[in-house]
Amino acid sequence: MTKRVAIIGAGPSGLAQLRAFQSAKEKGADIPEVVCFEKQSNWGGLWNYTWRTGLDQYGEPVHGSMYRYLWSNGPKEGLEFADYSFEEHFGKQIASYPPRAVLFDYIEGRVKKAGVRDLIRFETAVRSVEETDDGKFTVKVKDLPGDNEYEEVFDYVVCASGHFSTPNVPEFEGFDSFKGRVLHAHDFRDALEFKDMDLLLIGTSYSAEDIGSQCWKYGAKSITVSHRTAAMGYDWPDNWAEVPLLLKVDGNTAHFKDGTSRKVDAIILCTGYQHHFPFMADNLCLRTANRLATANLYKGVAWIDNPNLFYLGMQDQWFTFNMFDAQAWWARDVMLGRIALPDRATMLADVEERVAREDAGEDDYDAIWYQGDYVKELIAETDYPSFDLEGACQAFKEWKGHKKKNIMTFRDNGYKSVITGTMAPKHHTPWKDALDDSLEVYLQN
Ligand code: FAD
Ligand code: NA7
Repeated sequence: MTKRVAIIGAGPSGLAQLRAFQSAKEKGADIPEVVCFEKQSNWGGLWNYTWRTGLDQYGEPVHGSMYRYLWSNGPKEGLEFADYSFEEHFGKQIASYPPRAVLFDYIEGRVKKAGVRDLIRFETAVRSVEETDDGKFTVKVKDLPGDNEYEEVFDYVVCASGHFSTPNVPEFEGFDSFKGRVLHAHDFRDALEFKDMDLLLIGTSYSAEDIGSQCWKYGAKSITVSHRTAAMGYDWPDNWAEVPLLLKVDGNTAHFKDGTSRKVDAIILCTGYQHHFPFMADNLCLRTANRLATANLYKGVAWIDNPNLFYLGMQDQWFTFNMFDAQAWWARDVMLGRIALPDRATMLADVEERVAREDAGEDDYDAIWYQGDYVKELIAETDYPSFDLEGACQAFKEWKGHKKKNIMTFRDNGYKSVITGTMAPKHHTPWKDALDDSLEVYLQN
């Protein structure tokens, strides 16, 4: 009997799994029957932009957290697919910080070439995953347009549903009587909404940095960023301030822990996301913080309590697309019987060792090399094309240096591809002046 694999989600991780199987098939391997369930009407995951917020037309939580005018927050040289370079896709080398539409086009290009779209059941939401008595999985799904639920049995499940969609939403005193809008970054769509406003952001990670920078670029009057642990510490523009944690709001006045206060028109909670898998049976459900070493996953991928279940892309991310590839190729090879799993004790020790090693790291550079080593480790066990991971880590290091030097110009720099060895051209317009983020305009180099 042909084995069956269910993939949950057709974002970059789920698509990596589809491409991994197709690549083995292309080389003559017998592959299982693969079915990918995707609740949206198109592939690309977060990169598939939607204007919607809240619930969608079927009453499903909207997955999208991306917004208009988003440009890659790290250099593309750190995420390039080893089996499909930017030059192959665009017919030329392009600048290093592509806007969302350009990266969507690139992600789509590889899977169009692989011809895997027919394996995806779109507008089909996974409702539950449960173990059967004979060690398989019953996957219950809902065909959303047909308003019809059905279930099928699979030998393997690959959960690639992402973890930047269910917001972490703290409450602060006075929110219920605040006179402006309070929203989470998940619902942020267009910086122009906040033009001429005094804006308060809470949080100090990627969302706060990027949404703040965008709102600044598109004409917000001032940006105030409130931190719980530490300020970001960049050399911000004059109308930008970093303040300690918000204590409460009173009318339109925000009061902070150091006794200072200021008037604000809107508040954006850039307070991160939760790993949320409401469809997973309790004994299969990943519970982890947003970190590099995830709980209960051997090699960061195989669910230790039942290693016929895999989770892709559940780590905090320096590396993205090529890390998802490394994981997908590895999971594929376990499913194809090419990689044998050790006993449970060894798998548990693997997680412990990864956690300890992450905890011993002292700074972001340690974290970058930690994740680079992880990707390298997985790649070495499969036929995913190896590439210069050290070079990719160096690109991230330069990127951090460029951010430190000037947070509003770091995207004007270029790096060398670790796949083709070509240097990225300088973009035709500085990021802060480039208001049109369309693919056509970006590619006019
Ligand atoms: P996702 O992209 O989240 O895809 C998951 C898919 O699963 C979605 O299509 C979703 O619809 C589907 N799904 C979920 N639940 C179900 C269900 N129950 N049934 C069926 N389908 C389901 N990374 C970068 O490399 N560079 C960047 O510049 C960058 N910017 C980012 C900006 C923002 C605002 C955010 C939130 C993330 C950003 N990321 C960036 C990181 C991002 O997580 C990855 O690039 C990538 O999208 C992760 O891919 P994924 O497939 O794991 O998850
Ligand atoms: P992150 O990277 O998980 O960061 C969450 C931030 O929110 C972080 O600065 C936290 O501060 C802060 N936070 C969380 N809870 C609170 C409360 N209760 N009060 C104050 N501050 C809080 O999420 P992002 O959305 O920035 O980034 C996620 C992905 O989106 C990322 O990969 C990007 O590619 C885009 P802490 O430092 O813990 O004090």
